[in-house]
Amino acid sequence: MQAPFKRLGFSILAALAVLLLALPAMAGSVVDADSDLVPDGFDNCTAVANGPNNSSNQVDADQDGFGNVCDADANNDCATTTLDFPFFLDPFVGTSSSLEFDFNGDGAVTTLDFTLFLSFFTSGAPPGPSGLSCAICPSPPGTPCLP
Ligand SMILES: [Ca+2]
Ligand SMILES: [Ca+2]
Ligand SMILES: [Ca+2]
Ligand SMILES: [Ca+2]
Repeated sequence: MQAPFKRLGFSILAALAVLLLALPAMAGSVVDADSDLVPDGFDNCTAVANGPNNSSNQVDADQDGFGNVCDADANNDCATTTLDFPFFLDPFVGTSSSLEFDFNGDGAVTTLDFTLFLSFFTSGAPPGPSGLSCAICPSPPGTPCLP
């Protein structure tokens, strides 16, 4: 009666040993390029820290898979141009409550966000990069891209 239990105990120990040996390898395969504690495969802005320690924690107001902090492309043409500026202006002057341009995640579109909009605008930056596989530009209408 005792031998099968011993064998079972050994099997469990062997399985645990294999698991313990595999854990560091698994941990090493998780890439988090911007060190914001969100693995790249789930991070909607892989080059900007927007994790749980940031106020803009993965917020993606237009649900296109590109987080607010790396998405100033309101008209979905994959560049930040003068065509996007009216979309910024409406919530900035208070004629819209859209938070798509609340880049810093403080719940309002202010001069702080305007500074960030200008940095996107001067480079003409496309949205992203995002680690979500559904984040494609131009994004298909009506299909939210969530992790
Ligand atoms: Ca990020
Ligand atoms: Ca977005
Ligand atoms: Ca645009
Ligand atoms: Ca803001």
